[in-house]
Amino acid sequence: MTAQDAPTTAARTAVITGASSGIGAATARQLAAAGFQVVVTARRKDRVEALAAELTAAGHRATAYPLDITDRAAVDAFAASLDRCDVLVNNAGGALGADPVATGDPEDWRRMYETNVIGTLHITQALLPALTAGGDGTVVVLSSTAGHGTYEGGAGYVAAKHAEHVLAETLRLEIVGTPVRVIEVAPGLVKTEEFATTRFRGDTEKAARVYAGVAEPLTADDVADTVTWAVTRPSHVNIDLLVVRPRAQASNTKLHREQ
Ligand code: 8X3
Repeated sequence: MTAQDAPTTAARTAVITGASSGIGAATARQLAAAGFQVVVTARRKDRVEALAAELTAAGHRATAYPLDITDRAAVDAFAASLDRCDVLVNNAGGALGADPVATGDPEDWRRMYETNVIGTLHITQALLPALTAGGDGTVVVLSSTAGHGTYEGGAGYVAAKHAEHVLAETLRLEIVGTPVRVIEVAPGLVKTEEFATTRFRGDTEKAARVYAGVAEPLTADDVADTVTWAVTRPSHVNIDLLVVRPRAQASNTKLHREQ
């Protein structure tokens, strides 16, 4: 293969975390359709098993591995179970609460740091040897536009996402010269089945307000399409950072809502 060739997906394995729903599940579907053997992981066993079964029935190569990425021993056991890993999509994470700094719950902050940052750190550390040994690896970090600017009520999540951005940027510096690239995809407003509902602890009215009047928020498929595009660029091309927002969103604090 020359450096100009797009990396072949034959016999290449992509691990996707947080693949039980939303962006993770959509990315697994699109990477499988692009020819990758996908390994779908998340805490919810039934969800990842159903997704792997769906993909297998559609003629793709998929396996499920229930995993909590905040559990380092479990992450190490998962890494040891893999024959190879060519792409790691760090998607697991999420937001909890939207309180001001003055009243935010430190436990929410801690949990967001654990899942978004320490979880990503665990699995990236555990799979980096395999990504390097394969000779052509890709680490994707799904951060957020919250990793690049703050907004009122967002500080706990924004802080965790800034840390994820720093993890990606620093890793890229540290491993340059190895055959592994680091891609950060930072989505803005994405309407998924769970993100806002989880943030507001099941309060569907509050969750609906996030998207109220926004004609077309991004979908999980829009983001998965972006990730799949970045991952399937030729091996020597590194999309360092790709910020993707709906047309109606000009910044973290400037969102057009129809009246
Ligand atoms: C989600 C984007 O605006 O809710 O990562 O922080 S936002």
